[in-house]
Amino acid sequence: MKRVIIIATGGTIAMKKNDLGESVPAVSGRELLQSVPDLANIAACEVVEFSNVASCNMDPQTLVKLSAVVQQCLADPGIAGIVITHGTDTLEETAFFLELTIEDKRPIILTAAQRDASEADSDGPRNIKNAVRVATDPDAMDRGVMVLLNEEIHCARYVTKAHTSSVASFNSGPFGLLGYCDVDRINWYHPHKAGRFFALPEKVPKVIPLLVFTGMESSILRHLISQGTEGFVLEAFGRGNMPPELENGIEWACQKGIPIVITSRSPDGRVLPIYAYPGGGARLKKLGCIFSEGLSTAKSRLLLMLALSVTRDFAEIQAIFSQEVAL
Ligand code: DAS
Repeated sequence: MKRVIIIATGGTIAMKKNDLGESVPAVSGRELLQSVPDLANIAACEVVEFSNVASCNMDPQTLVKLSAVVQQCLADPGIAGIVITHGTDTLEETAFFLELTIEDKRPIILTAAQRDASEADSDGPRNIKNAVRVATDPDAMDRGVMVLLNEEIHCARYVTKAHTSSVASFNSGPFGLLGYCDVDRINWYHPHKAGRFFALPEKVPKVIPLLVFTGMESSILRHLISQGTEGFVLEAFGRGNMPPELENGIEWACQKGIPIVITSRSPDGRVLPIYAYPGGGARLKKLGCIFSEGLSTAKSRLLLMLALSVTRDFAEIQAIFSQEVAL
């Protein structure tokens, strides 16, 4: 029987209602597995109790630790795959960070639940069972880090939590599903293309993501740089345009060697330097801004952190983004 390691980190999947009817962490990884029927018939599961926290706690240093734990688990060649239980809120970020830092062909699947373990119809047990099925599937090799909820298998690079509460919350936009976990077999729709891998940084560079708004002033950037910010991801309008008041601060930051990555508040499509009016993307490009192409703000923050751990050169950082998104 194949061996699968389940790494429990927390999230709604491991929560129960308290006396006030509010969800709080309550269930260990081992207890979680006991709630999954027939698991022993699918794989021999071993549990690593990494944490039992809501996913708002998965900060960059914790992601580094989690990636190191996954790599330690995979050092055993007898392990067929890894399942990570996690909160849904920041799951896509953890998945993408692991995608960027773990070079291994064996399946790594993150799963979660929208309904906590107190609910009679919690989606947790079924999601765990399906994640273990994927971890043992012979065709799951070389598909990168995956996200599985509601029978749907997503690629870490494209997936996002698109609904706050639905069990069908996760969505991969134009890329679509990587696969579907049906009752009799797993159907695979896309091959996976691996991108560049990064070594785990000892100290994670401080990158701040900000939502750009009309009337936003440059003083915000100056203040954050004075507090040690090493890079920004600015979520701009449409194709990558910003209010004209920001040009001054952007020029100043770029001259100081602080990279600014532009993303868009529009979930689909690429940012491109098209417009040349004050604040337009073409002018921002000339000031030194890096275009994320289509990567989300949350994921661009992680990629910029890892890029900054290997280079401070704006052209090289742009190449890292362009290569990641071209996959
Ligand atoms: N929103 C909760 C969840 O869906 C909490 C969390 O993300 O940890 O898991």
